[in-house]
Order: sequence, then C-alpha cells, then structure tokens
Amino acid sequence: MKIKSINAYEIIASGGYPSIECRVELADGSVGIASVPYGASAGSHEATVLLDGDKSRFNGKGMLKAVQNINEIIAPKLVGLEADNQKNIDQIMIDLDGTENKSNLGGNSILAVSLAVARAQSASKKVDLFEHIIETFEIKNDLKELPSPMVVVIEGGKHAHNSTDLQEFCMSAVSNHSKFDQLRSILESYHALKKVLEENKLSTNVGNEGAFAPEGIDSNEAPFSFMMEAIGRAGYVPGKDISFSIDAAASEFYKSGKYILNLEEKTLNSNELIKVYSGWLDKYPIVSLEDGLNEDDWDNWVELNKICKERGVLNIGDDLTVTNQQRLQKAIDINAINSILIKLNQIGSLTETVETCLLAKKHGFATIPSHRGGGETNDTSMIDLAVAVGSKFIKVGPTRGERVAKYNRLFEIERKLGLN
Ligand code: 2PG
Ligand code: MG
Repeated sequence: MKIKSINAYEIIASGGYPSIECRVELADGSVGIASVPYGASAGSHEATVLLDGDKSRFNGKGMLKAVQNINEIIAPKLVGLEADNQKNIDQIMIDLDGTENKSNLGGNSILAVSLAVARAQSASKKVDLFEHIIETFEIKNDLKELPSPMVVVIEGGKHAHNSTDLQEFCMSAVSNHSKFDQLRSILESYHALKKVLEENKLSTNVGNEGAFAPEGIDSNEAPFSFMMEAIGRAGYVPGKDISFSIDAAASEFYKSGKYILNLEEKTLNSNELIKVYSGWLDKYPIVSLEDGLNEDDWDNWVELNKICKERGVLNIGDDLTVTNQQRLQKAIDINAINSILIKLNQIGSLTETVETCLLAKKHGFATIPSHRGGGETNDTSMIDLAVAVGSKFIKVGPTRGERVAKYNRLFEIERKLGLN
C-alpha cells in the first residue's frame, strides 16, 4: 500500500525530555504510529540521537530538528512509495543521510519513520507487527517459543547515583512456565528483594528503569546474595526458576586503560576484572554477562568469551556491538562474544536491526532485544521484533508504565498464539 502522509512531532519520554513519535498514513487509511527511545549510557559507536542543542529549551535536548528532518526532508522522498518495501524505504533514508552513524538526519528520525511505516503496513495487511516482520524479512520461525523476561532488579552505574559501579543486576527467567508466570516469579522475587534490602538498611529508591538503587551498598558482589535470598523467600529456586544476568556497562567505569570499581576502591586491568567475573560465574547461577569490558577492549573480550563459553554463559555485546552488522561481524571473526544485545535505536532502522539479528542467529548467537535507560517510550516494537527473530530473552525494567508496556505486549502475543 502506498504511503499517503508522514508526520512527526515531539513527545515526552521516560526521563522527562522529548523523543520523537511519527505517524504514517497509507492510501487505504491505515495508520502506523511509532516512537523511539534513547539511552543514558549510550555506546560511542551508536547511531546519532540528533538533539537541538538549544540550551533555552529542555537543556538542549529538544528534538525539533529531528522532527523537521522527518517532515521536511524525509517525508517528501517517501510519500507515494510502497510501504510494503521496508528495505527500500530504509535504504532511501540511509542514503539520504549519507553518514556512517546517521549524524546528518539523526538515527532517531530515521528509526521513527522506519517503524511507523512497518506499523502502517502491518495495519493495512491486518496482521500483527511481528507477523509483518517475519513475512517481510522471510524469517523462519514456528513461533513455538517466545523470549523470556530478563528483568533489571538492581541498578547503578549511570542509571542511579550512589549505587553499584556495575550498571545492572537482572533476574532472568529460566523455568519452562508461561511468560506471564515467568514474569510473576521474578516480580514476586523483586518484591521480596525490597524487604531484603530494607532489612540490610539499604534504600529502596529506584533508578531509571524501575530497579532498586540501593544507596549505601558496599560492594558490587552484594546484589547476588540479596537476589538469592529474595528468590528463595518468594518460593523459587535460584538457577532452576530464575538465574542472574549482569550488565556491567564497563565502558562507563573504564578510564585510561583501567577499570575503576569505586565501591571496592579498586583499579583493575582487564585480566583482573575478568578474574572477578569468573569468580562470580563459579559462585552464582549467572546465565549471562553483558558488556563485561569496555566497548573497544577487543582483545580482552576474546579471553572473556573463552571463560563464558566454558561455563555455558551468554557473553553479550551491547556497547561493543551496538546492533551494528560490521561490529558484530568483527566480534564473530575474532570470537569476542557469543550473544548480542539488540536495540533498534543503536543502529537506527528496522531493516538493519533485523539483518543484525539474522547474522547473529546464523552463528548460533542468542539475541536479546532491550529497553533503553534514559528515554523510553510506550512503544513496544522491541517485543514484536524479539518475537519475530526468535530472541532468547528481552531485557526490560520491572516497573513503570513504559517498561510494563513491553511485558504486556509480550503477554498479548502469548495469548494470541495460544501459548499462555
Ligand atoms: C543498557 C541499557 C539498557 P542505556 O546498557 O543495556 O538497560 O542502558 O539505555 O542507558 O544504554
Ligand atoms: Mg548494556
């Protein structure tokens, strides 16, 4: 169906700053609306989030320029084109931008249009977005297995001050229960965790993603024992029902070749940090480790990958790979990771995101679509993407509307497919 109109405008994202929403209407009246998130601890190799920089408005974080790029530059090129040809639509925008990191038009502009076109076309076809993605990219998927929740329950780093140096400690569902009951087990454990933290005289304020940010915590290892205790109290078995996932977001505590752990007052080199991780992997039921090292510490990633592989742990690249096919290919070539975090806005178009997922799958990597820390919206495209490409986990915070919207979309799909 042909594109009739494209309109973009600012909305407010979870951090209280703007993001972009785009509305695409097709000739048959079908409408697709999509909005895009952005990160708080974004990797330096991500597609550009184009901001206005006008300090008098939202501290420079307005997105009127990106909106204007859609309405005045992108829209005139796409109106009248066939919405069913997603690859063509995305390629036109990529060419129009003409830069490696979408700094000209903004990854935020391009992705908003890309997703809104996909949504409009799926509406026109009267299919769900995940079905449309499967058809468009000819993905082989029998839809028997949906992704499991990886829920951030303790956060620090850039997402919360005075908490852990490592950014995220997650509970990941590994039982074979329905997705709803998997999330239930984790949320019951999350509520128990609140009590455990209180008993340990730690604050239970929450960070960007709705996870606890226990001010006063005195080590980066402490979250594991708190989580073990909470899971047990909620009536579940660590390692059997719920395992742990870490997102160190190590680029954020990396300075001049060293990793600085403030809580322990330690400055470590890559090998020493890898030793800390391998100790934890031996001690706790950890299913995955994300961004254990800096985004350009390639050589040491190879060593970390060996250690994870030996233990059957998912070694996930996030800032390392930024959903970018070239960076993923490099990681594959040198054996740096065995899994990849996926964020649509890291690369900035649906086509490129799906292609990265398919490349990862081809090499037996788990794909893990993720929410963003700083500016999330209520858009749930990441869930449809996760379902379409057959992801292993989805990483999302435990509470707050923009987070639970993702889980509720997963349950909607679970019910639709009769898997609940
Ligand atoms: C991450 C994400 C999401 P941000 O590092 O994985 O939790 O954080 O969106 O801030 O980059
Ligand atoms: Mg990360």
